[in-house]
Amino acid sequence: GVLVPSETATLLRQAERVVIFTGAGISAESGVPTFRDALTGLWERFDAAALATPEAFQDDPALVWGWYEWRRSAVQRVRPNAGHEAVAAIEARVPSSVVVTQNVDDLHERAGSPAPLHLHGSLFAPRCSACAHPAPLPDGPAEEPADGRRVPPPGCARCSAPLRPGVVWFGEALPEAVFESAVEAASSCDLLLTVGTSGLVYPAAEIPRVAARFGAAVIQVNPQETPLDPVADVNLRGPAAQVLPALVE
Ligand code: BJW
Ligand code: ZN
Repeated sequence: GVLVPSETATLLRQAERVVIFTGAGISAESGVPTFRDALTGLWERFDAAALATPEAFQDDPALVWGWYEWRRSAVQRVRPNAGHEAVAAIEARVPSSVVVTQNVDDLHERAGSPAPLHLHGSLFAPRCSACAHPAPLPDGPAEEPADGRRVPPPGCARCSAPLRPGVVWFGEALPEAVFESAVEAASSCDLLLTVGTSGLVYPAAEIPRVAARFGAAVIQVNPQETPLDPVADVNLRGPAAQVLPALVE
């Protein structure tokens, strides 16, 4: 097993309001690629500016829609890991805990977290590219090629414009109510766990900083150093699927 200093486990056991802030690293051991990891990260193989911006979607909707359909089909083929399960176990034990995730996958939900706050949206909640009306997922094959182009369906029930992925691209605002709830939770918690995020993308990366500023203890779980190291009181340097279960034991 992984050695977790007992004072750290005690911090968690005594906390009454916990925020668990997660990034792509928590899903890495399920087989979902992160964005910025060397060799395995999505941005090693794909150009972020050509895929994850509103301009990219305007220029080439089929390229962008196809890429997100591939990402969605890849997530549908994998399962939550022991890290997601440990997060759900903390929530079950600490009634006023809040999961704040930057992830667009649904692995927290599938591990039993009832209502994670999705700061960057979801692969499973497309909306209208013109009027933002939410739309049901179109039927599609369970497998998509990584470089597959796919014309977005004209699926809007209100205005029949093409759908777009329900995610937050660079330069776009985060869903306001969701971000406000996350800031509120961070400013009133006594412990924040930050797990598997590079802490580079703003405003999401403010969440652990807000918690620290308001006096919460911050525990970070990440195999690598991040800019959040100095924000954290404890840095547990290891993979989430090993460290988190050891922490909740
Ligand atoms: C493990 C592990 C294991 C590995 N266990 N850990 C300068 C230039 C241009 C823009 C900006 C700029 N400065 C600021 C900006 C703004 C920009 C930004 O922050 N850019 C920075 C990158 C510089 N932010 C925005 O544009 C945001 N919007 C905004 O600011 O709006 C302003 C506005 C206001 C009002 C009106 C209009 C506008 C929006 C940001 C949206 C981010 N979107 C993405 C894509 C989502 C859709 C998709 O999935 O395709 O969100 S980008 C990508 O990064 C994704 C992630 O949620 C996000 C964070 O990544 P994350 O989760 O941290 O992953 P990685 O890969 O970075 O890190 C993984 C970590 O896991 C690593 O540390 C590993 O070590 C670790 N790990 N294995 C535990 N087993
Ligand atoms: Zn519409």
